[in-house]
Amino acid sequence: EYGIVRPKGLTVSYHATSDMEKHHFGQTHPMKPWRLTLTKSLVTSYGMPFAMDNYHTRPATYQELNSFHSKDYLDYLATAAPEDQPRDADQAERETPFNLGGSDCPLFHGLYDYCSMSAGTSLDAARKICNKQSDIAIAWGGGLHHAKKSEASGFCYINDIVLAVLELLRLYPRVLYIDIDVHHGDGVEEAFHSTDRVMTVSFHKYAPETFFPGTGGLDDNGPKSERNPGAHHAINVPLHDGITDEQYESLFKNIIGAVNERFRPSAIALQCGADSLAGDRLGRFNLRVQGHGACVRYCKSLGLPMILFGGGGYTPRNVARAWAHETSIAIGADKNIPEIIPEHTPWREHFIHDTLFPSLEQSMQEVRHNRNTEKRLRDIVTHVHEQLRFVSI
Ligand code: ZLV
Ligand code: CA
Ligand code: ZN
Repeated sequence: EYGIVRPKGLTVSYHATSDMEKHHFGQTHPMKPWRLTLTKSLVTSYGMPFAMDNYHTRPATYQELNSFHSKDYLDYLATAAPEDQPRDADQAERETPFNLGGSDCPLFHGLYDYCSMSAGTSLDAARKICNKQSDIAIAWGGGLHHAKKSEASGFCYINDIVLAVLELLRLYPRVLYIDIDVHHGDGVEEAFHSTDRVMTVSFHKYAPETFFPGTGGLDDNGPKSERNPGAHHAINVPLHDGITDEQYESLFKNIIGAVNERFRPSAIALQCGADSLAGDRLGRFNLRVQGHGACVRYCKSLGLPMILFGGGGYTPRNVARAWAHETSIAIGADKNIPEIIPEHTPWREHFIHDTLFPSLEQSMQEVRHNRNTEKRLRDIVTHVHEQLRFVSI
């Protein structure tokens, strides 16, 4: 209908399962798996599935999860029931192990299924890339970057990104991980801190005392030891409230361009957390859908095999806009699709301001003050370039 056709010489695959979307973290919890329904609804109403290979994913197996997570942790995750959910924070601290059952990572009905489906989408994406059946693989149900080997953290229980990158490392010598979620990608950074085959770059809001998870300062570049090949292979871009499209895009291109030249990755894993958008319930930035998407477009232009993961995103209508727009960039249809959301889109009434690209004023009640000075951004760029001198292949 919108002239959406399969891109020439490029295969894009889309990995999802609607079984993930029906799970609930709880009424007041900001993570709403239903945002995936809204995303799929937009992607479909624009006709994008015609241009991609669409896969209904299977849940990851226990063995697959065990390639990163410990058995102790997985066994608890598999058997913990909502009834084990502590009544209050004190009880949580005393009784539930692995950081499970608190208010960030509650125990809810079907938790293990939800986790294995999220991991399944990312693993399927990685396998399609490895066997060359896909050039860009999309897994919006993944991107849960805070989970640790034996610990849940920040709404994340299973680190599907680590599992997928491990899969890529079977074939590709070097993988570049990029994270544009408003939070620091601490779980992925930590998982690969001792290898020089993975470079991690996270852009995030940084305020150690007040903003989760509190790590990811400019000087945090991986454990510094002469014997650690992974030293200097973590790059952090700590930002303040209110960063704009122009600043973010220029920072992103400068840093990722330099990393690409120096590290020469053979594949890219890009976490597209949509909580960095203006008007997000938890986020603090002033990015528009266009600015967020520009990062995806730039990564695509590098011409490497790539996985796009989801991640955070707490204003569901904006999450759906961003991920639908980014799906259109992957298939090269972003210039073809109309800005006005199609009349026949299911749940269309949720998209107040019926455009794919709301203005800052439309996204939030009051536009957030930009606390990022040009001087500070220049200092960040300088630091990153100095860091990169330690990286050689
Ligand atoms: O987007 O939480 O600040 C990837 C991702 O990066 C905290 N958690 C923890 C540390 C002590 N606190 C407070 C616990 C709060 C528990 C409930 C909320 C409930 C309602 C509204 C907001 C929150 C909340 N929780 C906001 N920020 C937090 C963070 C975790 C953020 C995870 C981001 C995950 C998916
Ligand atoms: Ca980030
Ligand atoms: Zn986040």
